[in-house]
Amino acid sequence: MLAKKIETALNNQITVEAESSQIYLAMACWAEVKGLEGVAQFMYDQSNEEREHMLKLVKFINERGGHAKISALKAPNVTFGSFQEMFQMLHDHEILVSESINNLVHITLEEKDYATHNFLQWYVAEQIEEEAMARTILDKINLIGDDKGGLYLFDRDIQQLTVTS
Ligand code: OFO
Repeated sequence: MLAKKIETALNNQITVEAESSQIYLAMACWAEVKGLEGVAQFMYDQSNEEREHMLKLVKFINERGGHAKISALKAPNVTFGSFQEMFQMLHDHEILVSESINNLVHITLEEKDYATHNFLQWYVAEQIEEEAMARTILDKINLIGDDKGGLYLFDRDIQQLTVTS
Protein backbone atom coordinates (compact mmCIF):
# COMPACT_ATOMS: atom_id res chain seq x y z
CA MET A 1 0.00 0.00 0.00
CA LEU A 2 1.31 3.43 -0.93
CA ALA A 3 1.53 6.21 1.66
CA LYS A 4 -0.31 9.36 0.55
CA LYS A 5 2.92 11.33 0.39
CA ILE A 6 4.48 8.74 -1.95
CA GLU A 7 1.35 8.52 -4.07
CA THR A 8 1.32 12.30 -4.54
CA ALA A 9 5.02 12.41 -5.39
CA LEU A 10 4.64 9.58 -7.93
CA ASN A 11 1.63 11.35 -9.45
CA ASN A 12 3.73 14.50 -9.82
CA GLN A 13 6.31 12.44 -11.66
CA ILE A 14 3.59 11.25 -14.05
CA THR A 15 3.09 14.89 -15.01
CA VAL A 16 6.85 15.41 -15.44
CA GLU A 17 7.12 12.42 -17.79
CA ALA A 18 3.98 13.40 -19.72
CA GLU A 19 5.26 16.95 -20.17
CA SER A 20 8.62 15.57 -21.34
CA SER A 21 6.77 13.51 -23.93
CA GLN A 22 4.89 16.60 -25.14
CA ILE A 23 8.02 18.75 -25.28
CA TYR A 24 9.85 16.13 -27.37
CA LEU A 25 6.81 15.72 -29.62
CA ALA A 26 6.82 19.47 -30.25
CA MET A 27 10.56 19.27 -31.03
CA ALA A 28 9.85 16.40 -33.46
CA CYS A 29 7.24 18.50 -35.26
CA TRP A 30 9.53 21.49 -35.50
CA ALA A 31 12.41 19.36 -36.86
CA GLU A 32 10.05 17.73 -39.34
CA VAL A 33 8.76 21.00 -40.79
CA LYS A 34 12.36 22.22 -40.95
CA GLY A 35 13.17 19.19 -43.14
CA LEU A 36 15.44 17.31 -40.72
CA GLU A 37 13.85 13.87 -40.95
CA GLY A 38 16.48 12.07 -38.89
CA VAL A 39 16.26 14.53 -36.01
CA ALA A 40 12.45 14.42 -36.22
CA GLN A 41 12.44 10.61 -36.00
CA PHE A 42 14.84 10.73 -33.08
CA MET A 43 12.56 13.16 -31.23
CA TYR A 44 9.44 11.10 -32.00
CA ASP A 45 11.23 8.11 -30.47
CA GLN A 46 12.20 10.16 -27.39
CA SER A 47 8.62 11.31 -27.03
CA ASN A 48 7.39 7.70 -27.14
CA GLU A 49 9.97 6.67 -24.55
CA GLU A 50 8.79 9.38 -22.17
CA ARG A 51 5.23 8.19 -22.57
CA GLU A 52 6.44 4.69 -21.64
CA HIS A 53 8.10 6.15 -18.54
CA MET A 54 4.79 7.75 -17.65
CA LEU A 55 2.80 4.54 -18.18
CA LYS A 56 5.20 2.55 -16.02
CA LEU A 57 4.43 4.95 -13.16
CA VAL A 58 0.69 4.76 -13.84
CA LYS A 59 0.74 0.95 -13.59
CA PHE A 60 2.90 0.94 -10.50
CA ILE A 61 0.68 3.38 -8.60
CA ASN A 62 -2.51 1.52 -9.47
CA GLU A 63 -1.03 -1.90 -8.69
CA ARG A 64 0.17 -0.70 -5.29
CA GLY A 65 -3.30 0.40 -4.20
CA GLY A 66 -2.98 4.04 -5.19
CA HIS A 67 -4.76 5.95 -7.93
CA ALA A 68 -2.80 7.38 -10.85
CA LYS A 69 -4.04 10.85 -11.73
CA ILE A 70 -3.84 12.20 -15.27
CA SER A 71 -3.60 15.95 -15.12
CA ALA A 72 -3.54 18.92 -17.50
CA LEU A 73 -0.17 19.68 -19.09
CA LYS A 74 1.65 22.90 -19.89
CA ALA A 75 1.77 23.56 -23.63
CA PRO A 76 5.34 23.19 -24.89
CA ASN A 77 7.08 25.71 -27.16
CA VAL A 78 6.22 25.47 -30.84
CA THR A 79 9.56 26.69 -32.20
CA PHE A 80 13.05 26.20 -30.76
CA GLY A 81 15.33 28.83 -32.30
CA SER A 82 18.18 26.71 -33.69
CA PHE A 83 18.97 23.00 -33.50
CA GLN A 84 21.79 23.84 -31.15
CA GLU A 85 19.31 25.58 -28.85
CA MET A 86 16.84 22.73 -29.17
CA PHE A 87 19.38 20.12 -28.09
CA GLN A 88 20.55 22.41 -25.28
CA MET A 89 16.92 22.49 -24.09
CA LEU A 90 16.67 18.71 -24.34
CA HIS A 91 19.84 18.35 -22.30
CA ASP A 92 18.73 20.84 -19.64
CA HIS A 93 15.33 19.23 -19.47
CA GLU A 94 16.84 15.80 -18.80
CA ILE A 95 18.87 17.31 -15.93
CA LEU A 96 15.63 18.62 -14.43
CA VAL A 97 14.00 15.19 -14.80
CA SER A 98 16.97 13.60 -13.02
CA GLU A 99 16.58 16.07 -10.15
CA SER A 100 12.92 15.23 -9.93
CA ILE A 101 13.68 11.48 -9.80
CA ASN A 102 16.34 12.07 -7.15
CA ASN A 103 13.85 13.98 -5.00
CA LEU A 104 11.41 11.14 -5.36
CA VAL A 105 14.03 8.59 -4.32
CA HIS A 106 14.82 10.78 -1.32
CA ILE A 107 11.15 10.81 -0.23
CA THR A 108 10.95 7.00 -0.46
CA LEU A 109 13.90 6.74 1.95
CA GLU A 110 12.34 9.22 4.36
CA GLU A 111 9.10 7.23 4.27
CA LYS A 112 10.95 3.88 4.45
CA ASP A 113 9.11 2.71 1.32
CA TYR A 114 11.70 0.27 -0.01
CA ALA A 115 9.42 -1.24 -2.66
CA THR A 116 8.99 2.13 -4.36
CA HIS A 117 12.66 2.86 -3.78
CA ASN A 118 13.49 -0.33 -5.64
CA PHE A 119 11.04 0.47 -8.44
CA LEU A 120 12.65 3.88 -8.93
CA GLN A 121 16.12 2.44 -9.48
CA TRP A 122 15.08 1.75 -13.08
CA TYR A 123 14.51 5.49 -13.53
CA VAL A 124 17.82 6.35 -11.90
CA ALA A 125 19.63 4.10 -14.41
CA GLU A 126 17.56 5.43 -17.30
CA GLN A 127 18.44 9.03 -16.43
CA ILE A 128 22.17 8.21 -16.42
CA GLU A 129 21.75 6.95 -19.98
CA GLU A 130 19.57 9.82 -21.12
CA GLU A 131 21.88 12.46 -19.68
CA ALA A 132 24.87 10.81 -21.38
CA MET A 133 23.00 10.65 -24.68
CA ALA A 134 21.92 14.29 -24.44
CA ARG A 135 25.49 15.32 -23.63
CA THR A 136 26.89 13.36 -26.61
CA ILE A 137 24.44 14.94 -29.03
CA LEU A 138 25.00 18.41 -27.63
CA ASP A 139 28.78 18.06 -28.03
CA LYS A 140 28.34 17.05 -31.68
CA ILE A 141 25.88 19.78 -32.54
CA ASN A 142 28.05 22.40 -30.83
CA LEU A 143 30.94 21.29 -33.06
CA ILE A 144 28.78 21.59 -36.16
CA GLY A 145 27.40 25.03 -35.25
CA ASP A 146 25.75 26.66 -38.27
CA ASP A 147 27.48 24.51 -40.88
CA LYS A 148 24.75 23.28 -43.27
CA GLY A 149 26.76 20.31 -44.54
CA GLY A 150 27.50 19.24 -41.00
CA LEU A 151 23.85 19.47 -40.08
CA TYR A 152 22.92 17.37 -43.12
CA LEU A 153 25.28 14.59 -42.02
CA PHE A 154 24.17 14.94 -38.41
CA ASP A 155 20.56 14.48 -39.49
CA ARG A 156 21.49 11.37 -41.48
CA ASP A 157 23.52 9.84 -38.64
CA ILE A 158 21.74 10.87 -35.45
CA GLN A 159 20.31 7.40 -34.71
CA GLN A 160 23.76 5.77 -34.97
CA LEU A 161 25.40 8.60 -33.03
CA THR A 162 23.27 7.83 -30.04
CA VAL A 163 23.55 4.04 -30.24
CA THR A 164 27.30 3.78 -30.80
CA SER A 165 28.67 6.56 -28.61
FE1 OFO B 1 14.00 11.30 -19.90
O1 OFO B 1 12.77 11.44 -18.59
FE2 OFO B 1 11.73 10.02 -18.44
O2 OFO B 1 12.50 9.38 -16.91
